[in-house]
Amino acid sequence: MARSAANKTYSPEVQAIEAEEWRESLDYVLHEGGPERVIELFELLKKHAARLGVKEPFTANTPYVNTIPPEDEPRFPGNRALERRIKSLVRWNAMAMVVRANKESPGIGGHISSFASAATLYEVGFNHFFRARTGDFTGDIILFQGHSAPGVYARAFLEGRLSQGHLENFRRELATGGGLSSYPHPWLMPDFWQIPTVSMGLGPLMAIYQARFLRYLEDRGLTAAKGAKVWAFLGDGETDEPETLGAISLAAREKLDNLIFVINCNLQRLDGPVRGNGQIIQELERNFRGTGWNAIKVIWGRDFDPLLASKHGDLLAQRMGEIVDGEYQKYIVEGGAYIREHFYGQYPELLDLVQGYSDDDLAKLRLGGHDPQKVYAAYYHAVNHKGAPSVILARTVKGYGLGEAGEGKNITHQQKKLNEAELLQFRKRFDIPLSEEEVTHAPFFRPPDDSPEIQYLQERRRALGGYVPRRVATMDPLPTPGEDLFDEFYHGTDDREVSTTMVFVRILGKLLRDKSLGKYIVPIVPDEARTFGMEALFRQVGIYASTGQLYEPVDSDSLLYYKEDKSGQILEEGITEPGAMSSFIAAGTAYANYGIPTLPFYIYYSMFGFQRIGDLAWAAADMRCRGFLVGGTAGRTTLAGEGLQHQDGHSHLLALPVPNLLTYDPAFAYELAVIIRDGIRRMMTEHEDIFYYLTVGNENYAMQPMPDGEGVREGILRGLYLMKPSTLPDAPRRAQLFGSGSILNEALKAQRILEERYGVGADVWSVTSYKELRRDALETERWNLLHPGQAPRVPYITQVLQDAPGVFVAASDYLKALPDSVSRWSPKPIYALGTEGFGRSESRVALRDFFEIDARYITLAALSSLAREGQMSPSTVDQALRDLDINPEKPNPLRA
Ligand SMILES: Cc1ncc(C[n+]2csc(CCOP(=O)(O)OP(=O)(O)O)c2C)c(N)n1
Ligand SMILES: [Mg+2]
Repeated sequence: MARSAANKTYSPEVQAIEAEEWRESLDYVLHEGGPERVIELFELLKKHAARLGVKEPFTANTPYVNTIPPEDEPRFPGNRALERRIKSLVRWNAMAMVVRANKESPGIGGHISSFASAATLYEVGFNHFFRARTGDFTGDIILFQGHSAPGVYARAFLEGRLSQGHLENFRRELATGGGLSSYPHPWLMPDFWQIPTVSMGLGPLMAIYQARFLRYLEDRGLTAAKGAKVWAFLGDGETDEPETLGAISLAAREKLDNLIFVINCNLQRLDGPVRGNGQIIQELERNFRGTGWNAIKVIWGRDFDPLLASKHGDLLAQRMGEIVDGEYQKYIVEGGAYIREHFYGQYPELLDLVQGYSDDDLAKLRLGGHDPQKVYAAYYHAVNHKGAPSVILARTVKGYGLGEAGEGKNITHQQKKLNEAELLQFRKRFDIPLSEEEVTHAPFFRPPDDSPEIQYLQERRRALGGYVPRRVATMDPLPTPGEDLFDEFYHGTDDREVSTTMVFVRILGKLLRDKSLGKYIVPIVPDEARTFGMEALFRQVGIYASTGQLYEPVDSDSLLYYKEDKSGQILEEGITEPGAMSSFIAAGTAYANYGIPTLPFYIYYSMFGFQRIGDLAWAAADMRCRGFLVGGTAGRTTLAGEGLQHQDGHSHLLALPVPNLLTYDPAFAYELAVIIRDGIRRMMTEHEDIFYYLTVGNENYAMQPMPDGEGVREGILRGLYLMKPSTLPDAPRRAQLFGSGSILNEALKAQRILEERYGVGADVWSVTSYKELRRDALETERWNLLHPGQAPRVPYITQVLQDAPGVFVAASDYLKALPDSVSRWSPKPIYALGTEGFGRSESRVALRDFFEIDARYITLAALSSLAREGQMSPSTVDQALRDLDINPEKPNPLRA
């Protein structure tokens, strides 16, 4: 077929007529058949063109205009004038909070311009959409953009929930009477904030899994489906984070229409434009639409409606799509004359179009994200959308209302101070009823309770069920499962060799059957269940699938088939540790967010734990998350074969700084049982805001019975107990051997070697938790420092080892830094053996030799310590080295 571009008679004039005819045809079809018919015809034409070889360029974008046409906007139900007054007061107080804090203590920080750009986005939510938790309704979960916190505080002040004193102490949390935390932190404000968001990217990621978890609770019948929503407010710059966009396909796949992202597209991040040379709104639209989200662009305010509806509306829309964000930002700073020349001036038709507008009018044309009507319409469409999550891309101005002080400027993110003139300008722009004299002090302002503003705002919140954000952590305690459930683990396995992972899975299986706790347990795996031998649970409790199982699994004839189920209990997350961790957080905080005491057990490759998702673990801690993180295939030498990337010898160290996290490296079934039972007691029965990290290994060995004796259970929980005393207590030379996890077996072997070959009486201790020992010692030491006049207290480790004779040697599958971290309180210095350096693909035996932590090295370290104390001659040690077949010139794993 001839390409008509070459045809001379097909002139631009002819093409213009043709275009007009097509347009008229489309108008006709739309009028007669409605939008569905238009789409049908589009499809028909597309297919026809494809058959003729026309290759259609793919785009998931729509033109650079609002997604919702004015005719589809619902009526705005609020009192616009009153809402504007309220919003202005919130703006003022939010700004004043930061300005005053920085006057008081220069450098204390805070942000004005983020909230300034987002005020309408929040206020429309507060007045019309955000529903609080009430008796039988879980409430909406709202993730507020971290650095917009001043705006949320300012509103709570108007609501009467925060006092002027609170606002005065913004970022002064240690002030008398308390203050307000810089950002949303449930740890610091447990009755207020629900979810921390200021580590960019984590909020949106957690929001997706929160919405998914809400579905899970509904599908499993743990809560009634009443349409609760998860709202996540984020910055456009924040979408640079891989976490922000990394899970959006899951939200679409799971059809999470209970999830709404509101992205504040002020086109700026901290340093400058987000996409100076592109268009962030279009980029995000492509990403979200392309994965199946309902993307709603709110770019232009009502002021643009008549312009876009005019006969040059299409040209205007085209022009809007031609401008890069850096230029759009310049329009804000430069004003009307510049906009006329550079934007409209490109086409004579557009210049004509705005002829009747003054420069000032042009600059004042409101953008979508600042227009309550447009924002309301977008939210309305989002909350009523079925079958997919929604994202609202709202165009705003960073630092809106700050004028010369920063509106649209690159410095605006950091703007914390306003001079007198700027404050006056702000007052004028938002009609704040303060005198000139008053304004200079930037006072907080709250109209009386009976003012129309406060009455209105209270009425709106009452209608929506109460105040948000609000965190309510009261919940009935769950009974701790009885000892009978754990009893089998206290007796050992005789000669049967099992791993601590197998033990853990068995405990989990039993807990899942527990009458009161069972249904609340949430097992989570990132495509690793078979690694940990958990496949029996597939059948026992099922894998959660919102759709149910739509196919017959290939292994349907086997006992342990891959059972997916709408009421399945296991969250099989696929290969996403951040996603699985986000589920852990949702499940571990449901007690506070929904009043449902779910208890997650998240088991994963320990190397892909803290090292990979450390920041999420920090967020979990902040959120007072409860549950068990279980690092499987743990231990640098216990995980044989896998090599450098998989062999974890440091997760316990990475877990050390998390204040409310208890960490354990258990060796035997009974230790695990004692720790898990007590953990459930503390978290679910006593409601302590703690969570647990346990490492479990895949090495099979006989599980020992729990030693008799007082203090064993206490010792397991506090971090240290005597596991196997020496058979030679009266030997002249003595040693204390400390082992953890699977390496405890090496200490037990060394005990025999020392006793049998060298006549050294060695006691073996299990160190279940260096972290617990250290924290106890630090606490005691601090008490002693602060109470000089009283009898000093003695740390647990010191008490327990007080009378332990001989030299001290510790070995674990982790860095030597762990034993070193408690050495200060040990009555004797501890010689530490550990796994500094990179792992290797090798057998356990070879690895334990390479890292110098096997029974031979423990023996050597004990002998050499004895020699240093003068209890043994160096030549005996030298001979022992040869007897033990240790090569003194072998490479140092620390550097190898
Ligand atoms: C993980 C992380 N990295 C860096 C920061 C520091 N930071 C705080 S706000 C900000 C810019 C945010 O820009 P944007 O998301 O567009 O928000 P806006 O203030 O423009 O609404 C940055 C880099 C952070 N809080 N978290
Ligand atoms: Mg931004």
